[in-house]
Amino acid sequence: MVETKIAVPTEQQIAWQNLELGMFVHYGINTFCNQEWGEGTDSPSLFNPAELDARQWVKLAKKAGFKYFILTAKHHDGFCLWPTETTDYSVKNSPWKNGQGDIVRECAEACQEEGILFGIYLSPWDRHEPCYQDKQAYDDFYCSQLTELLTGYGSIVEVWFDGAGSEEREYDWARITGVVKKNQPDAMIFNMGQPTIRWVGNEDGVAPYPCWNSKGKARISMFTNEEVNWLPGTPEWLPAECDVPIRKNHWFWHPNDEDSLLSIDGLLDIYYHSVGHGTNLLLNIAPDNRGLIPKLDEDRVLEFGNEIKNRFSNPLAVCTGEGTELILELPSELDIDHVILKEDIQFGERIGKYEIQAWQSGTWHNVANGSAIGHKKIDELGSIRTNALKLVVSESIKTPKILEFSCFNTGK
Ligand code: FUL
Repeated sequence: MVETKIAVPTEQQIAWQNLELGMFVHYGINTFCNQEWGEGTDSPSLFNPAELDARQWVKLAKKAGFKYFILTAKHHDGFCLWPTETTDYSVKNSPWKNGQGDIVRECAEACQEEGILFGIYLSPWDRHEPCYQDKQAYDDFYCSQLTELLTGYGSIVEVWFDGAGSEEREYDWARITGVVKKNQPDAMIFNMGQPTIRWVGNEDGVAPYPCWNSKGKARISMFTNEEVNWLPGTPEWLPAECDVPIRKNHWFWHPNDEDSLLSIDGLLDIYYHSVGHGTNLLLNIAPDNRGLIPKLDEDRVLEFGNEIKNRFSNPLAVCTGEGTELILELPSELDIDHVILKEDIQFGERIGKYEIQAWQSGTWHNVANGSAIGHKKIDELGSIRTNALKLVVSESIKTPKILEFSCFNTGK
């Protein structure tokens, strides 16, 4: 008999996919200059948040149900939020805490206290660093920065390699990913080199459907349609992450920008199109020039977190099982409007096509159809009344393994 080979995740990938929701924080010299992409020429003397409180950022993440937190340790302008040995262009030469501060440390510690996993973004493109022109010298410089971050701040869940600005540039990715593997072997590597997770390909926070875990290539950035040339040895299982800013098109804070804040319906739509399609969602919130997340954004994030909890914390019925048919019995005849399906992805993504049926008036009625399930699929049904649901898998490789088949009455 021929064994069908299918891609399976590593233990670390499964753990990461279970996190589902991450908070991205863009903070830096741009926050003080009303800009998204500084040229690396803004003086460190501008960086002076009077009330910076990383605990406020992380506590918000925790309260809203985010499970990981990623900070821009250095954006394209090259300004470093930690007192690095590699350059003078950092918090060390700012008036903030008289040059004694370290935002990476404050975030790492707050995450540890709150029980949230901590990750870092370190822009490969560096518009300040003079040695950027010399490929080898810059690879050395970049690896030193990465080493500082990966050895000085405890456990790191994810390293975010942004392709923006680096479209035509070659870096020594084998060496760079080697630094991650050596120092933080369990960290997820985002999209570059030999990644363990991939970019979904847009900054709208939406995954296409289906968004298979084991197929598809990824783009380098928003500024090219070129696909990333991953190194040999990149795993077949490569789950996607959807990143999106809570203020439309703005990753950093800008004054008088309240109108760009996404609505609660917009955020929920993003949730259904990211987590609901089996990917992780990394939602960016930008602290302001005081060093605090503005009240309006804070309230919106909490509203978002609460709405997810309200909708999906109390299933009316849950079951697990295997095979091409699975029945979910409800305790009685009830109104339902959502179904959540999860495959047991340690065995790979086995289901290619499925249907959900509801028992109504003595017969099974089709209420939803889909292809991929993977880590999670959320199906909105519209309100129906039933006492049993049936999952019918019509295309699969090997025996389907269902970790969760559940239904909800959210009233939405
Ligand atoms: C992009 C960058 O150019 C943006 O400034 C932001 O950091 C976003 C997450 O990635 O490619």
